[in-house]
Amino acid sequence: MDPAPGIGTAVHHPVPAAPPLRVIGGAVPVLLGVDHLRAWEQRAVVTTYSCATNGPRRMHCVGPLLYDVLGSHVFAAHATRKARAHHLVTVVGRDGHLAVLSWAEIDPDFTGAPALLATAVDHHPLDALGPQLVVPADACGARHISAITELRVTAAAVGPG
Ligand SMILES: Nc1nc2c(c(=O)[nH]1)N[C@H]1C(S)=C(S)[C@@H](COP(=O)(O)O)O[C@H]1N2
Ligand SMILES: [Mo]
Repeated sequence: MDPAPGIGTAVHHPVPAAPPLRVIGGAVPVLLGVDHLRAWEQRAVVTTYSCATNGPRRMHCVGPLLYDVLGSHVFAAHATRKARAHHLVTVVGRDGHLAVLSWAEIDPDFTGAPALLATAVDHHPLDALGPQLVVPADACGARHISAITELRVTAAAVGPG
């Protein structure tokens, strides 16, 4: 019988990277791996929240601001505050869990909340899992979406009630 691959040798098996996250809402969609997210300035935050089922949680997170990753891609430099004010950011996890932020929540001309796309949590890199949304001001965990596969920026719609 052939020996199992790697037995007796120092073969290193790199962990495969998660599929890149799709950013939709700019002129063309872009794909960003966790590695690409490290090209932006990395911020560190400690976030605490309480989960309805699992109780309190505290995480040390590192990654770029969601605003920095989306800002220049989605809006032209001359986009007015009123134009930005009616946009939404939908964040989708691999399991289909999703939540929205309003654009104004993360835009420094409005609330400027330092939401991150974490590339590491508690010093564990997220390359194999995919990035995690961190919303430090949130009291609960429902928007701390892990394994993000899509970020979609859309205009809020009005229509007949
Ligand atoms: N992709 C994905 N992310 C998710 C969830 C989920 O169901 N799917 N649940 C959220 C909720 S409700 C909480 S409390 C936290 C739980 O994180 P933990 O299991 O690391 O404590 O993950 C959040 N992120
Ligand atoms: Mo939760």
